[in-house]
Amino acid sequence: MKLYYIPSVCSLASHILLNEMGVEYQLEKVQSKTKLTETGQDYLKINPKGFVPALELENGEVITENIAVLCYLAEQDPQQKLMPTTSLGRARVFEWLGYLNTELHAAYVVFFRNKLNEQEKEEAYRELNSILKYVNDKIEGLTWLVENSFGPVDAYLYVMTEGSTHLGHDLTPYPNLIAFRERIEQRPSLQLARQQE
Ligand SMILES: N[C@@H](CCC(=O)N[C@@H](CS)C(=O)NCC(=O)O)C(=O)O
Repeated sequence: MKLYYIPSVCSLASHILLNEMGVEYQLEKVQSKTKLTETGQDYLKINPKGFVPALELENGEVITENIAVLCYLAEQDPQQKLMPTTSLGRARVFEWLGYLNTELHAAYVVFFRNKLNEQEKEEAYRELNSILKYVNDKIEGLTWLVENSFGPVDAYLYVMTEGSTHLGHDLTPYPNLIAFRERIEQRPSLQLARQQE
């Protein structure tokens, strides 16, 4: 498998899962501006949408979209620890990933894709804070989000909330989220991914 990534953006979640799985894989960096990969490939031929992550399989198939890549990887985990085995557990994974992708990811993306005026910024922060409050309340007392076992939702939530670090947005009103982020930062899978990126 090969993961196409841009350092320190949402593709880091898939990178964390690959390290959790302990399987062999390749990494190929994509340049955000030129859309060329580090080996000189035109990334738009690999993913015409232009976004990372993209995961290329041994048979040449390419999977795009965070949710699809994360779920595919979790299901390939040789130790079968990353994806719940019950229908309800899997539904919880999709429920969280859907919410994080369409609401939280979107709430951060607004800041990075647009030049916001003061009023737009205020509205965007209001929306972001209301989502973070929901997540913070929902994870009270939990170590990991689904069945208290580390998996794709945790990797994605961690990487999404990196947006606050990039923005200089204060997470102190969300102590459960801060503690959750500190737990992930202890994981060798993330530490290794950071070095590799
Ligand atoms: N719908 C896509 C969006 C992914 C996305 O927004 N990726 C960003 C990084 S977080 C990206 O590739 N941006 C292009 C760039 O930075 O050049 C998904 O969920 O996978």
